[in-house]
Amino acid sequence: MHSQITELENAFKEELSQTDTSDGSAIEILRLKYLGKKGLVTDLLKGMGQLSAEEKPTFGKLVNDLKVSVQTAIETAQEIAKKAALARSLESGKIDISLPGEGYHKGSTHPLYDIREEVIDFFYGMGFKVDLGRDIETDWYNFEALNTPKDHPSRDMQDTFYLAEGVMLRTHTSGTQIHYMENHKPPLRMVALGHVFRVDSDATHAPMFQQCEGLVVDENISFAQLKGTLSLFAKKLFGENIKTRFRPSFFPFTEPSAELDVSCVFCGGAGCRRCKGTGWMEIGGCGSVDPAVFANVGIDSEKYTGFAFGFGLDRIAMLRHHIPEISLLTSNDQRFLGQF
Ligand code: 2NM
Repeated sequence: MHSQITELENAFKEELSQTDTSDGSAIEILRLKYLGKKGLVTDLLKGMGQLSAEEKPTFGKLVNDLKVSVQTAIETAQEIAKKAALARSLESGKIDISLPGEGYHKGSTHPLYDIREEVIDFFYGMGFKVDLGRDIETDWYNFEALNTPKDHPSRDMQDTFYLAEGVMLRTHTSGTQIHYMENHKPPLRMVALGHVFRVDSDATHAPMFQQCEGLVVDENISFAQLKGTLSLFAKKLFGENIKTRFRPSFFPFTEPSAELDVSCVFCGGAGCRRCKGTGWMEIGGCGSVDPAVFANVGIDSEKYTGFAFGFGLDRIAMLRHHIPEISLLTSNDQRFLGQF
């Protein structure tokens, strides 16, 4: 009987030494084999019934000792397996904090927004009020009050987005200035600013673009003051070295009228492909407010004179950043926007 215990003890030790102690389930199989309900140690205890009364205590003690030592050995192995499992899970979930990060896209302000802010900043600093006006105007504000003849081509369906008879998307921000003159008495100094809409689309014209138009009305306002204001403004936009030129032109709402040219931002005035060899680029229009416009808003043109001007923010952004296509400004293309 005693040799049976020794044999079982040796067999267990042998099997334990062959078991992968980092594998919890292998240890559990071993435990069941020896200590389970039908296990080998349990069998030995069950077999005790056949022993004599003298043999029982000694044998019982020996089997119990074996059971305790097997249990201790199994528990030790289970501890090792648990630690090994933890080490494995830590290893697999390890984060290498020295690896480079995934990176992120840093946003930037839109080039049109920047120009808009600069324009507002400049005129606000010169004492101008800013009025955003409205996108939808009636014929009176968009054309009639601005002295635009009934047969003027800009009134054409082909040039203006009409929403209804006599109601349209504004084709310029000048209507805002009519509203302003109707609601404010001179002296006036204001810029109207915002989106305008025209049936037009090519590389340099878009059906929607942004405009800024200025208006000054007071006693003794002269064309010289207009030239001074816009020359300063051109320097603010394109730098100290920019030159300005006022070229005679015509608008229904100003008399006299002029186009505003700046020295070519690409060649500095020497003449190049972009300025078609002239050394100049047009950035806007301007003039002295026509007395007919003043009459339409009830301003006495015997007492007051004024100047007005207008330019496109998109065109300025294009010149500033050498942007070849106006549609890029509203494309929301990350490859384009990411450059600013
Ligand atoms: C331009 C050119 C010249 C202009 C005139 C007026 C108003 F309402 F006072 F008559 N607003 N804007 C004007 C004058 C606009 O844009 C090229």
